[in-house]
Amino acid sequence: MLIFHNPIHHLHAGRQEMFRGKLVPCHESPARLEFVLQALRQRGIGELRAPSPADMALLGRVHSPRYLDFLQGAWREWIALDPANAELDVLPSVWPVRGFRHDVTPANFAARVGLYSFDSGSPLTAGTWDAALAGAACAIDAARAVGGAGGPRAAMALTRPPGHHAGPDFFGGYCFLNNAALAAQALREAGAARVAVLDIDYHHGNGTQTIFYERGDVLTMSVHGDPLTEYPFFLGHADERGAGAGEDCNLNLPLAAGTGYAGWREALRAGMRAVQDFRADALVIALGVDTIEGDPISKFKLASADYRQVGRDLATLGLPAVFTMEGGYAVEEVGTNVANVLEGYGG
Ligand code: OKP
Ligand code: ZN
Repeated sequence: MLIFHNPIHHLHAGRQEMFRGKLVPCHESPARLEFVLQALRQRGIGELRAPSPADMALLGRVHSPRYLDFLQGAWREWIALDPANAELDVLPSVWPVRGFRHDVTPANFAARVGLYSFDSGSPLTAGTWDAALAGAACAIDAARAVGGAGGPRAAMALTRPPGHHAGPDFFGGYCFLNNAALAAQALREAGAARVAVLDIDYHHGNGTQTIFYERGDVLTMSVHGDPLTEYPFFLGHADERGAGAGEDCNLNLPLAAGTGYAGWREALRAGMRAVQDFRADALVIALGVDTIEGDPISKFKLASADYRQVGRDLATLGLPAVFTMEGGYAVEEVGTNVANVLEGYGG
């Protein structure tokens, strides 16, 4: 399997995230990816590749141009507010909720951060744009490597920051550019008529859902902690089925916090049946391994050994597939569990 890894992921390293009134150390750290690289090297899994420059035109077909401009210039504007800001990460503090106008773009940068984000847990740093852009390039390259159709080839975008919470024009949930959506779009443009995104991170992939909600050519499926109690709360419920041309092309399978592998696997298999009914030509797997028991911010109870079976199950779809790296915060186990999935999938 070709593994496009992000050689500059470490340029994105948030210092603190806001959690219940306190600034706390970031869970989404460079060490997460280093543990995966180490596990893959140790076991001889995959061939590592660096990405080529990102296709900006393709990025513009997933994210809005004004959002991309905002992200690219954000750090410069943050410093312009006050040079002392160089020592601090960007975190939003005001959002246009119900009743506010969405058709004005404030000149004040501190306000614009709120226009383009949905939480205060996703610090934007000096290197965020460069790191996220190189990660997006990994996703696009992985998709182009497996192509639109013709056999069960697979590739991975091994990158951080993750992507599945990032929407057409917003960041949040540690995500800035939606790598899974970019891979799906690249697969479409490489000739796959229908693409399915299977999101198996603990958290609902709200960004991916929003990007494709009204499209009939991309099925989005997510198995996740029930948003009545779990982040991101305001999306990911079972009655969200898609709209317009995308009606019945979105499937949410929320599970109670505390669910173990048996219940989780049943949901995954239901999701896989939907992928077959959709007659997908290619697959994107948004691979979060925060479903492990003991993950510091998640509440499912998978064991490390279960991830091999996850890989085996996914491989039975027999489709060209792109894996993207999403969550997983029990750092040492992140490497083991990602390597187990890829091993189970077939190397
Ligand atoms: C990103 B991904 C923890 C609060 C939770 C947001 C979680 C984002 C998860 N202090 N903050 O889906 O793994
Ligand atoms: Zn997650």
